[in-house]
Amino acid sequence: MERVYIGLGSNLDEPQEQLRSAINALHELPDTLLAATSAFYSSESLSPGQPRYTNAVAALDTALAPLDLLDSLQAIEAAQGRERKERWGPRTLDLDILLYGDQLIDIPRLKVPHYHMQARPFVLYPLAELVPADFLLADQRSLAQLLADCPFVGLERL
Ligand code: ROI
Repeated sequence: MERVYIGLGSNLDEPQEQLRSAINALHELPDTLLAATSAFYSSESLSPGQPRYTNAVAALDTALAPLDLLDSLQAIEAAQGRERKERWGPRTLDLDILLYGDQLIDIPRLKVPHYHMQARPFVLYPLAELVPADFLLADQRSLAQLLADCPFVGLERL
């Protein structure tokens, strides 16, 4: 089993409900235990002109291989009406593999640790709820340092 952290985001069709149903779907994944979920956080979209996002992070213990997990997450996104039109467009549900055990993954379909997480307070602060204060990412960066470089600005804990 590997401990995996998933970032959840939604800014369409009742975002909090989208996150709740996604968490239920994560709970149902085969060979996987949902270990914990963070609080929900609301923030402005990083791309202007979109509705606000609701974000959260979930911790899973899973025996699914990274790409099998990615397939499962994309199936949950599709089941909740995700349409892949423009990159960075508004979405009913976004599920990102942030961290997969202590693995570094860099293939076209999947980069872990997730590329943008260090700059995103709506990922780092919910993640911080689920890990010890001295937590290190697989690339040895400390979460405490990433948090120090990414102020809690514009985030609203729901
Ligand atoms: N902005 C916020 N606040 N939360 C997100 O999850 C999010 N996801 C995105 C973009 C459009 C970059 N902005 C976001 O993909």
